[in-house]
Amino acid sequence: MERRKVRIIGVPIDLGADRRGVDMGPSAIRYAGLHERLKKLGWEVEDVGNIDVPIAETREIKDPLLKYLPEISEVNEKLYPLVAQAIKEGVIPLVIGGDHSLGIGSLAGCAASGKQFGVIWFDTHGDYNSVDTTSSGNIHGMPLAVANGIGVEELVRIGGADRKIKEENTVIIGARDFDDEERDMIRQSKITVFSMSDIDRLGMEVVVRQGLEIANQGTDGVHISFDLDVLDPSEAPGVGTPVQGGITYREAHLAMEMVADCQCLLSMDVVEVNPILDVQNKTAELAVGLIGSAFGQKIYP
Ligand code: B3U
Ligand code: MN
Ligand code: MN
Repeated sequence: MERRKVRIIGVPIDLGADRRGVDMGPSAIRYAGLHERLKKLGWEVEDVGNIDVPIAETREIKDPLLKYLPEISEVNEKLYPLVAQAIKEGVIPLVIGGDHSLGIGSLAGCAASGKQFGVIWFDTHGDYNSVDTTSSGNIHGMPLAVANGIGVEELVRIGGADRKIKEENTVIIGARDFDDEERDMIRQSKITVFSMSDIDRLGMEVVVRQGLEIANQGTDGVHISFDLDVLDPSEAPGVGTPVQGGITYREAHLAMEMVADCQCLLSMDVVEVNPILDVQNKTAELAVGLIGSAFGQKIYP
């Protein structure tokens, strides 16, 4: 890998989801040995700590279709410049969450860095809802749409008014749970989706190879947004919204090893680890293992 420095940014946010507890994700991931893992792989590790996130009990939901909108936009306004700054310095920002609403700030930060980038979104969900399509009102179901300029002004404008992603360079891998209108919206876009059935048919190796090709086409690198709920709940029980039929431990590691091999990683999020639902920090340890693979760890180098 070219770059040897990684900057950890914790975002202890659970305002984007109904299930509480993902606010403890950053601690759980650090306790699971994140620093040690990265250092052992030869990375210089810097940890800027956690962004200040309001506590749900101190706030009120003003709009049930956009729960905690002011708070979530405030957090992402703080996150995006940190991500942009790291990338500009040639450092890889590793954003640990927290629910996936932080993806709004991450992608805004990638865009504000001035780099051309592709996106691979590992997720059970499309995260492509808007106020017009959501049935939950949870903003963690919206970040990819927001980054594509779809959604309310308060979110879309974070980090600049333009679209943050290029649809042609955006790939979702592992999807198996879309809302109907959300699916239609994604279909109308140029985003590439590799669903679980594509993974069944083609195999993870082919899916990730094609995904990386799409994300790298004409770009300077790739942002990986990894929602732990893409894994099967038997492997990752500690997530807010477990959905049966996810990717296996081996498939997840293969995908991350291929990310390391492509030497194209510009920035990464690891989100939705929920210690309350976890079993002895298994999911956080898995997250650290997968980060290890994405940053160059090999079984038999
Ligand atoms: N699409 C649903 C469910 C969901 C999205 N992201 C997660 N769950 N983790 C929604 O609420 O928008
Ligand atoms: Mn997600
Ligand atoms: Mn998800």
